[in-house]
Amino acid sequence: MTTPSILSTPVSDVDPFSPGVLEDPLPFQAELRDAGAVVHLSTYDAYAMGRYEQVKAALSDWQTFQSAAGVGLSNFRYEKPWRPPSLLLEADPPHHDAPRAVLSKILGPREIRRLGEAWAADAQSLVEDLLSKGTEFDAVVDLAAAFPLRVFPDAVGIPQAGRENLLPYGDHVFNAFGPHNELVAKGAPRVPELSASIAAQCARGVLAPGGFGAQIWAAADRGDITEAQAPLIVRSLLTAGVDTTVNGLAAVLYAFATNPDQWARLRENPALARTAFDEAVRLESPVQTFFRTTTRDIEVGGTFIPEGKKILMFLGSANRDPRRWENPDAFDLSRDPSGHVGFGFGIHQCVGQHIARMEAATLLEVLARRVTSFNISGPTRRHHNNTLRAWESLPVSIRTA
Ligand code: OVM
Repeated sequence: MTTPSILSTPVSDVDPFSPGVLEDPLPFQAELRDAGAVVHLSTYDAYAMGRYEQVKAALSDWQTFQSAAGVGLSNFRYEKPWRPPSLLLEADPPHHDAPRAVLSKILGPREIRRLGEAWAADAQSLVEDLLSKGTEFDAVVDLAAAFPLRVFPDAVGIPQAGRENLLPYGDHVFNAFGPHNELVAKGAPRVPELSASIAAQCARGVLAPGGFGAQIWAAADRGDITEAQAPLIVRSLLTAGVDTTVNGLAAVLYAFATNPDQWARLRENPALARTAFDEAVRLESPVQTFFRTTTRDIEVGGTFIPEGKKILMFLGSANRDPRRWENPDAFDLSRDPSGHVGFGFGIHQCVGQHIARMEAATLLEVLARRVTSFNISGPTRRHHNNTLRAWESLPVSIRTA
């Protein structure tokens, strides 16, 4: 190993979780990529990776870049986690493997195909109800949030009571991966209430037969996971499965509203819906960042990183790295977006990605048949979150076929 002191360490004193960066992270991300393969963030004594090559390599090397010390800024070696850690996201092999295997099977592409067929009717009725009320609406509230909330809680099999807490709980969890800033402080008072509500929805007795939740409990009955693990795995679905898909759908709707030529292309060929969704996930990266923790001293791209340090991986920045992507800021359906790291990469890559793609494809296919054009019709508003690139409001006006 090279002597640490002769290696250079680019430094940034910018706070990536400050309101200005959250409002528009792109200029900071370009600076970060250009500053080096690894940049020390002096505000947090953490290291940042903004380039595709290093982000992907770190995501692939779970032995060196562990998740069990938390994938937020907080280091679980020294700080007590604010909630029981996720058995998937905040775990490494071997503990990670059984929960992961159970969930990947339940959420596998073949396993969920039947659901997708049922969702087409839900998308249809959601869109028809909306269009019957007029041609102006909010694409975030009325489509991007409405559709996942209509289909996903039923797919998990949770009761009606408490569903209103899914988005606020997710919003807080994703804020809590960041520093203890204003966003976390604002969410803190509701934590006991929201956590209790979510926990209640993970109990075996409340979960509808046949749903993902009941299937997780059935895996406990088979002995594939323990009874203590089952409710926490259901919790992962409820935490990771709502805010992410809402903002993924918002991303693709915004991309189309601002790229009418691409909408025309989708209308000609609705089979492009899945590619369109992945291209929007690449471009917008609803999950912007996750941390890892180094398990040993390591050199990355000429920079020395000591053992036990927090590494902030900028998925969104990697997904717009001009070293990897041609014309990275363009929403382009002729591109092959596969290989983006918006769903992560390696052993932790999004286990729900087939569900997310199916939700998006179902909704887009209905819209493509019905909506000839849509445009932004008023001021758009971002929703600030320490991890998510999110929308508060996207007013649109549409024309129908
Ligand atoms: C979990 C979890 C929570 C947030 C995000 C996530 C993107 C997973 O509780 O397992 O993955």
